[in-house]
Amino acid sequence: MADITLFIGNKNYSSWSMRPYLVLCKAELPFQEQLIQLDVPGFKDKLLALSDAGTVPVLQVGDEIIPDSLAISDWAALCVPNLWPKDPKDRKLAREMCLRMQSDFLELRAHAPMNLRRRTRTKMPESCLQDAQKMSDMWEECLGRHDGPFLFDNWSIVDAFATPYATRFVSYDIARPAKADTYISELMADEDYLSWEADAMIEVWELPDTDMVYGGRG
Ligand SMILES: N[C@@H](CCC(=O)N[C@@H](CS)C(=O)NCC(=O)O)C(=O)O
Repeated sequence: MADITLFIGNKNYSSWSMRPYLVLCKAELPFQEQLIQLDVPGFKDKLLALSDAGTVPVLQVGDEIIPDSLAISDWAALCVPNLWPKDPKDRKLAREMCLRMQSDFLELRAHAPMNLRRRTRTKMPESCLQDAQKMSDMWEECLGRHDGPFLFDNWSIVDAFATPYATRFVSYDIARPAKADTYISELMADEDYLSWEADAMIEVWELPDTDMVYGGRG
C-alpha cells in the first residue's frame, strides 16, 4: 500500500483531527502523522496548499488527497472491514449520527470547544446544556438498544466521532445520565485516545481565546 500521512491540527484542540486518527489506529493501518499548528501566522496557507478545503484533517495516500473526517473514515472502512456496524440498519443509523455530530450541536461546540487540558466547573449557558442533553439522549437511546460498551456494541467509527464530545462533558463538568457517563469513561480510557491525549498534554502551543472560554483556567 502507498504511504499514508494524516495531517492534523493541535492535538489539544482539534476535535476534527482526533476522529480519523482514532479510526486509522483501530484500522491498524500504518500511517504517519503530520501536525500543522493552527491559528498562527501562515497556517491557512499551509492548509490551502494541502487541499481546497483549507482545513485539517487531510489524509494523503500516495498521490491521493482526502479532506474531511468522515471521508477519511469511509476510506479506512473500505480498506479494513468492521469499522462500521455490521447490521445495515445500524450502519445507516451510525452514519447519520456521525453526520449529526459533524454538523449539529452548534451551541455545545461554540460554548464548550474541545480543550483536553481544560477542567472548569463554570456554569455553562442554557443553550449549551440543552445541546449536551440532546447529545447524551442520543447516546443513551442507542446504548439502551445494544449491550455496549460502545454505541453499536463493538467499537465503530461513530464512537470516534463521539470521543471529542465525550471530552467536552469532562472538561466543562457537564452533567450526564448514568449510561452516557459510563460510555464517556469507556471512550476516555481507550488506549488510542490516551495516546493522543498524552501528546496533547505536553503540547506547548496555547490558543488563549479558547482557553479563556467560560472563565479562564477553571
Ligand atoms: N468537515 C470538516 C471540518 C474540518 C475543520 O473544520 N477543521 C478545523 C480544525 S479543528 C480547521 O481546519 N480549522 C481551520 C480553519 O477553518 O481555518 C471535517 O470533518 O474534517
